Amino acid sequence: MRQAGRYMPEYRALRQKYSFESLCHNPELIREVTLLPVRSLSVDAAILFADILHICEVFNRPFSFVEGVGPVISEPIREMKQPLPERPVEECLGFVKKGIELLQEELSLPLIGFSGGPFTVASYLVEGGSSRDLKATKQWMFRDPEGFHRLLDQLTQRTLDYLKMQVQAGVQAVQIFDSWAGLLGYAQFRDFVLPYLKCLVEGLRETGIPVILFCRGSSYFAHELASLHPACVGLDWHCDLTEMRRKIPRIIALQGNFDPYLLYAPTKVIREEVTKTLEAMSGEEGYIVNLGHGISPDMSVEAVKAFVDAVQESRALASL
Ligand code: 1CP
Repeated sequence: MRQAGRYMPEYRALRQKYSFESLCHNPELIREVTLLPVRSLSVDAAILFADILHICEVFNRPFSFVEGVGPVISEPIREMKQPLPERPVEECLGFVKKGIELLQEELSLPLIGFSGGPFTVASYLVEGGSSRDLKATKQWMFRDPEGFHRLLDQLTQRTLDYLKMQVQAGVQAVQIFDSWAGLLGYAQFRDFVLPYLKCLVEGLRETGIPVILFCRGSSYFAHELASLHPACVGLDWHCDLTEMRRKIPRIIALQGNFDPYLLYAPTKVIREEVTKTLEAMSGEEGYIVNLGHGISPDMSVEAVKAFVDAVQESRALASL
């Protein structure tokens, strides 16, 4: 979860030279930033350096990243009577494809591609950027569900094209981040999130690629996500992993679910927490250690290293 990013001095140095947009649009720099954590941490996989909001470019709504504010989309969408004008995904997002291809030449670890979930991307398009409560999104959703479904449907189709392009270019798994879906009520989650994630999971089935589904709120929506039969469900930190393991069929792997703020703790505490969780999950094959959400920019590289090293050491001990 945000394996690359501002907590790394090498990333901050690159950001002195390039804007976030120019970093993301340059295939050589995509390769470089993706490789930064791989070079300095003993991780088992690399996550592509990109953003869930690139897909907005297909609808001629590119985002800019404003320091201290976050991603901004200058022309928010508040209603939709007919399909949005769009351009082919490969034509707009070929830089991501090229970045993945360049990585194939250098990377010996599996590469995880990703997209946003349609609801989460829609929320940025409607709000014009980050929002704590998704007020404008929910206002539209309740006022004009048909129009909002049209937006979700179009986003889903293009997201499927985008993920298939990543698979073709060489990623070995994809994660779908429906980060803000957890802000919805249960009925709305069922109406405005699940059918679109289902469409993505089923649309990707023919590629054979493992799909990881994640949302904030997955502690209570996990069984709904599992009902779509992805390869893996990513969990936030509000649930007990072993209890989830009992509830979710073992054919579906679980990923997570450390509180990211553990990375503010002293190294000793980080190690203890990792060991406790790995002991609790010992013998479980389908478990991917991860945070329950992203690393924050002010977390230390030493803390992230301690976390990853503790996992590798516990694993080495377990295999003795
Ligand atoms: O290694 C990696 O994890 C980097 C790749 C990556 C991923 C997987 C980035 C780079 N962004 C994302 C996904 C992403 N982007 C999500 C889903 C995951 C999550 O919930 O965190 C979301 C919601 C976004 C949107 C976005 N882009 C945000 C979040 C804003 C908010 O509303 O809270 C931010 C901060 C960005 C910019 C961004 N994307 C990535 C990085 C390294 C940055 C920071 C840019 C910078 O300051 O240099």
